[in-house]
Amino acid sequence: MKLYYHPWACSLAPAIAAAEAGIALDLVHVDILKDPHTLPDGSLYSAVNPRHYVPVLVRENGEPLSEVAAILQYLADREPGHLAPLPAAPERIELQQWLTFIGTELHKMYSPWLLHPEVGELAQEYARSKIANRYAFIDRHLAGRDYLLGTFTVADAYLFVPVNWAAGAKTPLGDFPNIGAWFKRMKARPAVQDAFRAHSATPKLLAA
Ligand SMILES: N[C@@H](CCC(=O)N[C@@H](CS)C(=O)NCC(=O)O)C(=O)O
Repeated sequence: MKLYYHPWACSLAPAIAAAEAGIALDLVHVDILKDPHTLPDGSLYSAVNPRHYVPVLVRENGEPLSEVAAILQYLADREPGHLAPLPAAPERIELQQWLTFIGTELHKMYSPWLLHPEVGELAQEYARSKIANRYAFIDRHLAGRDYLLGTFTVADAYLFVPVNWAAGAKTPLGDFPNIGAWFKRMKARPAVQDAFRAHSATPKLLAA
């Protein structure tokens, strides 16, 4: 399968999930810093994803799949019950609650607001205060738990993305020791390390 990605972007979450599941992905770099977004051969990314953003997973049947939460569940369900509760299990809705929360209340607070200084200080401060509030909630939840659902699931792969942006986006984690401990635990996972390394590379770096 093929994953259209950009270093540091949310495409890291499916890359982590795939690594945890032992699924090899072909990574295709998308230059989302260029307008319009382009592929390494110079062609337009909009032909792959008319929504104009990463990630897209091209499944084995050639069908593209968009939206982080959907891609994560698709990857998890290839090995049922390992990286997500089974689709019919009562805990599955809990996973979906986390994926939606991370997507709408964290991911889309950082991107675009904190990744685009041109939106202005007022918008950025507002986003930061909302994010601090969301982190406080997660920090309380993680007290006494190693991972969001107790054991590692694709929700942790998704949470890794905004938490990884925290320092660069000036949303400090100092007040959230349980998130700090969780982040350390995540970074110690070999699959997370492998995915992070591969996902951080650009075609230029790969050619060097
Ligand atoms: N709703 C989408 C959001 C994806 C998204 O925000 N992608 C960002 C990178 S983290 C992107 O590609 N932005 C470029 C753009 O919007 O033009 C999802 O869940 O997959």
